[in-house]
Amino acid sequence: MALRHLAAQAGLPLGAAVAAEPLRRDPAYRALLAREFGMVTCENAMKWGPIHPALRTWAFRDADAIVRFATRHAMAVRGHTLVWHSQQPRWLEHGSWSRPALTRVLRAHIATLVGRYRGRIGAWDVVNEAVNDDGTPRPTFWRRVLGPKYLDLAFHAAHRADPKARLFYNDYNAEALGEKSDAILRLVDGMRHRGVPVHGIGLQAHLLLGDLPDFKSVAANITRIAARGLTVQITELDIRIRRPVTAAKLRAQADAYLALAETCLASGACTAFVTWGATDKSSWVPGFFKGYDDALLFDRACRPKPAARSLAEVFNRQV
Ligand code: 9MR
Repeated sequence: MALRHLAAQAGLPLGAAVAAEPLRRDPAYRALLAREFGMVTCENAMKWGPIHPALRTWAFRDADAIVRFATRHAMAVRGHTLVWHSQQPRWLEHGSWSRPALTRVLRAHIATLVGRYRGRIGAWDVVNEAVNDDGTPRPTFWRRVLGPKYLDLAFHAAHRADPKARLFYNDYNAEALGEKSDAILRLVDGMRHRGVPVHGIGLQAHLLLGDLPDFKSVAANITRIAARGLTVQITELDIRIRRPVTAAKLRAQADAYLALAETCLASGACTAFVTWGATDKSSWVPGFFKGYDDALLFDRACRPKPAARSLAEVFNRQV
């Protein structure tokens, strides 16, 4: 049975980040996605730069194509992302903004984008990567102009645009207990205390073989998030390998995928398990980390790697 069905039966929907280009021109990529994954995230298509290239210009083509593909294949969709410091269009980042003017632009952006896909996107990464690794607030464009309240503002706007969507704070290096996950919890606790509609924490999980988090600590972190009534989603999972890639390293990678899936399943608090890409051909890893590769579940020819088989095993064990 395909992974998406095993994952669904185990109660942990499996997803992948999707790029618009290969979706358009690569039938093998389309077939793999539809067969093996029950959820998609737009890898780039819903970010400010690609989708809102000028103040009065929207470019929905890629995002629409991905959402249409998902609907056609009964896949859930995660929206990514409404407030981030990266991939911002020039007009936004280099504009000279007063606080009220930028507030209006942010509210309108969120109302338009979340509103367009209302009812079709079940979960949104509302704010992405607002915390530094040492737990201090990241000094982003948004924080500089709007002050720390920009997070509240974004969550309120997203909730107004789609009251049924689950709203996430999403970040990396925050899977295990530590300074950063502590700071994120304080941030989210503060928002909930103020009545801000935030429903979950996205743990990106861009992991590195050889320097993996302690999965007991990840379990403890997920437990403390869940104890607050919040949902956890694994949102951008990949486990990169330093070249040369060997059979032993691929087996160790498979064990790590398995350990994270087991941790999620045992917690009962995870509602998605999304990998950042479907095959090693379309992964951001080799372009970004020189000398690293092979981070995903399927190889360049769309064949399942040991990690895909170990996930099938752990999902099977649940049912
Ligand atoms: O995978 C994305 C890559 O194609 C883009 O060039 C990059 C731009 O910064 O963003 C990548 O996705 C990121 C995601 O949106 C947020 N978390 C980190 C991801 C990897 O950088």
